[in-house]
Amino acid sequence: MTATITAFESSPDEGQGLARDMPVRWAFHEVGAPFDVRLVSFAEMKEARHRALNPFMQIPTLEDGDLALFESGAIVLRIAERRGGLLPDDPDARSRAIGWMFAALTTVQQPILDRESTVLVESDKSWFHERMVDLDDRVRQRLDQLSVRLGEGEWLEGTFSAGDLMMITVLRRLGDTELLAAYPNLSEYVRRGESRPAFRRAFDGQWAVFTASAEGR
Ligand code: GTB
Repeated sequence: MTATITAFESSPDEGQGLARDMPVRWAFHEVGAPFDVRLVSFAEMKEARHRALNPFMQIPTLEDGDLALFESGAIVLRIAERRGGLLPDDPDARSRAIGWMFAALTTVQQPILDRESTVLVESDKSWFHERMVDLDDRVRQRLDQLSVRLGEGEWLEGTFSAGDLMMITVLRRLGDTELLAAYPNLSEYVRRGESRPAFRRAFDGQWAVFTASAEGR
């Protein structure tokens, strides 16, 4: 039976591929496994059917046979573990790749999301600009460290892995900000990821949802 994931029926990112179904789509395309997408509205995410799949009432989820799974990182890991192409066979290299997935979703993502949520909901506060200096610094600290580690390398551990997939997904949240542009090797790294055929297919998939929902408005 084909696995099914959930994605926004109408994504607030307007087709930029920033919602969390994107890394899941990308992982499926990287390993060449088929999948179905069930689109859900914000109202449907709060209903019992979706709550049974994800207690936090978010997308993405995965239904695969008897398994129901939530959290994009866990879903990508599941995909990577069941098919070749996203995790090295060598156990140590495999652990390092999984380590990068965690690093992306925790160490690197946290300051990026803190910054993003402040921009979204607190830009009218008197202390906003002062706070942004601090939040930008915290993002820069992680980008500095990541940039040094990546150096002139193509991928974080030599060959492309689920660790790169998650890291590039997280860095894409910075969009065209000067923060990312200040690190040419990281900007290039993101561009390399985005030019992979599997990324393009994933992007086109979510873009098709966006254009269909925009036409229906
Ligand atoms: N930790 C979870 C995971 O990685 O799977 C986080 C999942 C999550 O944040 N899901 C969001 C969601 O369902 C969508 S992706 N939100 C609905 C809700 O909480 O009610 C996050 C997201 C949303 C919007 C944009 N955007 O507009 O740019 C980008 C990313």
